[in-house]
Amino acid sequence: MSEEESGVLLDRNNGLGVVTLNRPKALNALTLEMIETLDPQLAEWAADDSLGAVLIKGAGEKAFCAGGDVRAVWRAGKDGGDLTKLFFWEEYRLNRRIHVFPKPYVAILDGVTMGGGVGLSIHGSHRIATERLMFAMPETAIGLFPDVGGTWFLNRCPGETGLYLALTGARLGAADAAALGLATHVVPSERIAALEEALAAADLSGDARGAVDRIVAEHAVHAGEPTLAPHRAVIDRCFAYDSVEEILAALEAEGGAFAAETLAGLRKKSPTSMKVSLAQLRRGRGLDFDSAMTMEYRLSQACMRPGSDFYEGIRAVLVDKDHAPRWTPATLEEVSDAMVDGFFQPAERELLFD
Ligand code: QUE
Repeated sequence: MSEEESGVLLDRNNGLGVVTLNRPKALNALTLEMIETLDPQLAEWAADDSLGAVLIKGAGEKAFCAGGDVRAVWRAGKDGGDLTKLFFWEEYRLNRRIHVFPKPYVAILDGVTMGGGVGLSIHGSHRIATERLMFAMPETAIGLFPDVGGTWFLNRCPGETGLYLALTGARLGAADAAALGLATHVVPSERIAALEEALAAADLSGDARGAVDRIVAEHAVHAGEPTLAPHRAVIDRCFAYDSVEEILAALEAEGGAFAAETLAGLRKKSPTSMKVSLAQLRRGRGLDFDSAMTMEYRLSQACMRPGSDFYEGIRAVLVDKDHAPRWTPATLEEVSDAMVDGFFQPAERELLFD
């Protein structure tokens, strides 16, 4: 398959490996073919002494990457295809390869960055937000859970902000992403081309990390005021509980526009997804990275079972686009602890690492 067909362009510019996610009409949503092209290239670049760093970006003006190609996974789930198993398997292995990548890995988050796109960036050393960043983990809106390492990185956000992002799917701009440690730097989109040129022109043969740090810092600007800052106390108070029911009750008791908007958003999400996602973050708090990914793979496979909210969520958001999902169960009280527990049972084929 040519690079063009695989949806990923791979380039070498002196000491810099350059990855371009190249499905701009689909907001660069990540396909299995893209994963299978990128993963071996990263393995080769990790071992190549003549390569100092990697840069990854999205084609077009709108997106870094809007997520996984969940429409294809949805179709496979309906048709009994293997993609429901293989997609998450290969995607999480790629997330891990980025997590352990031994060289600077610079992701240019210039536009929509959700779900699978977060997984292609957050595990690298440098996450560069521009003023066009729209960052979210929106999976509770489609009957999934915040995967691609959400167990790891959401549990490392300050206070209860990680759980807030997980349950609500809140959209963040550059200043908020930087304040939560999701982005490491903010660079205006008009300076991105210059940043890439400077990285390609640099001598990365010695201390590549130091050189990339210096060049990125030279292009970065002050992140600006995070819009979530005034709401941090409410978030940390209301999302401190170990049940979704208590979180909703706390938001109701809180009063104010922010709590009301947050509540209204949560009431549209899959009740099962909210309970599973809360359990995911709480159970995942003490896990090492590999164990977290093994757990997420179990959750992904449980979400693929026939009749699960994933099929209705994708139908409502990406297929029919009526944005009126009919969740089953429809209420939180009908989602029992035993049902949540069932999501954490071992997968038919476990995702394990050596
Ligand atoms: C939740 C998600 C995704 C989403 C919307 C959600 C997701 C995803 C896409 C998406 C968006 C535009 C595209 C596309 C996919 O939307 O994972 O192919 O063109 O990939 O509410 O998790």
